[in-house]
Amino acid sequence: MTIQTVVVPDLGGAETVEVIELGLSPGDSVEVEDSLLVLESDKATMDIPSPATGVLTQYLVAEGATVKVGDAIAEIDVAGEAAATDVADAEEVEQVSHQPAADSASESESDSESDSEPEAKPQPSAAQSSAEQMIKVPDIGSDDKVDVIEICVAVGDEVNEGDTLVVLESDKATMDVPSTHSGKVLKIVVAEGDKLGTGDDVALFEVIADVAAVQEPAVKQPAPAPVAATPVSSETGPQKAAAAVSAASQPGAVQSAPGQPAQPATSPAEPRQNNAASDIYAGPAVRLIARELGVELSQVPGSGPRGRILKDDVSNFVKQVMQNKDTPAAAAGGSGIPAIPAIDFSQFGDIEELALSKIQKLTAANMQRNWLNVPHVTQFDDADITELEAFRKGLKAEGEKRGVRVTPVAFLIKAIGAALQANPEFNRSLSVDGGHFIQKHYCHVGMAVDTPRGLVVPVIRDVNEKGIWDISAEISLLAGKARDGKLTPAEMQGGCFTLSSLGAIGGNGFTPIVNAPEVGILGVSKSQIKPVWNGSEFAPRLLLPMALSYDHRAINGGDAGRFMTYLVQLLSDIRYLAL
Ligand code: CAO
Repeated sequence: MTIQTVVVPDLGGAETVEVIELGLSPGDSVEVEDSLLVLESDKATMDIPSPATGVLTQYLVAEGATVKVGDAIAEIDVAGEAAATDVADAEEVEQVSHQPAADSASESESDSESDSEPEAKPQPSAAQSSAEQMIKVPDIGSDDKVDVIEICVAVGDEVNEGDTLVVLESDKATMDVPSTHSGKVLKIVVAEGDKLGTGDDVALFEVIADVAAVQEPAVKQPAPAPVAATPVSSETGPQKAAAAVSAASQPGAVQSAPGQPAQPATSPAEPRQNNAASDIYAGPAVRLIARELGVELSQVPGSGPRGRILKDDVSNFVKQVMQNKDTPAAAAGGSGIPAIPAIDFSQFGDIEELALSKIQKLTAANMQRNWLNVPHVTQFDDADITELEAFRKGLKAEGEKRGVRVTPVAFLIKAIGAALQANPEFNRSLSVDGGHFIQKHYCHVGMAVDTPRGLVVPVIRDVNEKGIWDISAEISLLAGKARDGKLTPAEMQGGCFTLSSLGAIGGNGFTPIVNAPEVGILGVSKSQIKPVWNGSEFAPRLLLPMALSYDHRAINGGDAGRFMTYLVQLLSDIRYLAL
């Protein structure tokens, strides 16, 4: 076993740097140039690559530690032939330092090759040939120099045409500088914080090209052709198309709407607008993994120092999405909505996990779907139900004879039916493509019922053709079946509008969520006696607080105002219900 100690290399002026990411675990195999850990100064982050192929035996520092040039940071058990070669070196020099990628520009080419190339250097296949090529900054559309904010590759990386090499940032935009060739990075001649302009050198490449393509001027041309956001068209070759797709999938690249082709751009080094992606705090290795896994880093909560996104954060995010993919109310939101972070609550006290019932899962999924799809507006009013309640209480004796219990909910459902008839805008659904309304000529009203297993909404059909006795009987029947878990699917389908009554429970008001594809829902709270000015004095009146939520794609505020005013009128004087 030959242990090689890795030390902090020349930091390019910084006295101390912070260890912000330990990318591997002890026991992991490493190849020469694999990133071991990431250091960060005030101005830049740098990957520290492995100087040898072997096994990482241990890190000698922890994340968050501050280190300086020459500090020992990791130990590698050097493998096989490499070990044999390195033993001699190790006898002379106990510690081996390795230049960070950004500093490798200062190395001579021969040094660089002798230090970093593994013994078993992959040779180009017989069908390939290689040539060196300096990749330069394409036309950035301005004579000004802009900052290098990120180096996305390291010396030794094999990159494809179109892969981002560095990211530049001006006052207004960030832009990727993509590789114009496929090949291996020999040298990076810029560092984070440098200023670059059109035509400046970025990285030296060993370009791998098909023999047939070696003659192509692209390999020999000193100035690279611009490839950022290459347009995808039927005339574009597969390689170019792949490069364009790759460019479009870069963090922060302009994304096309679903179903739309990638946004074409013919101008060189097309800048992208500054957006959340440019604020993402993650190193090149993490960005590479995210790109490979198709993870949008803007959705990944960072657990590293100052919110930096670590490799573990990306894998935890993927794990969470995979675990939740069959869960209706997945915590990982759709529509690009950031996921709610997973938290270990047991760190704060005792907990237990309770499974959701099937109804609770369905409710959660439906609520989320409706909340995200429907632009809600909620309008409030009070109905004076003093006379209604007096009348209802007067029905008690007869109700007992009939075996029917009459509650305010029956009057509400009857009044909703009449209001739907007078205001047909509320008795519509919007077609899925948003192109037309479906006007309903029937009048079925859903009633939210609170049950131990969750919320269900049985539907009372043709309420306009039924009287208060029949509606009351149906309320009791359906609410009883709901609580006993005996409702059939048919009894929960076909609603035009929903009533959610929390009157028996309490509260001044709430904003119900529209039960799409219906376009309106009425939430009623507990009625209370309040003083109301009658023109000459305050009189005690029983007021019922009501909240009407509606889908603003289908309903205008005026329609909602008329619906609510009509409903208040019907409930305040139920004689109108007979008209
Ligand atoms: N203000 C004051 N009292 C009210 C009232 C109101 N708005 N509405 C009903 N009440 C009274 C009733 O009159 C009854 O009292 P009496 O027996 O003295 O007349 C009492 O409250 C109990 O009523 P109930 O709950 O048994 O029956 P209901 O017809 O009022 O309600 C139902 C039926 C199914 C709507 C109700 O039981 C229920 O499940 N409500 C919850 C709905 C819900 O969860 N909505 C939220 C959905 S979104 O999360």
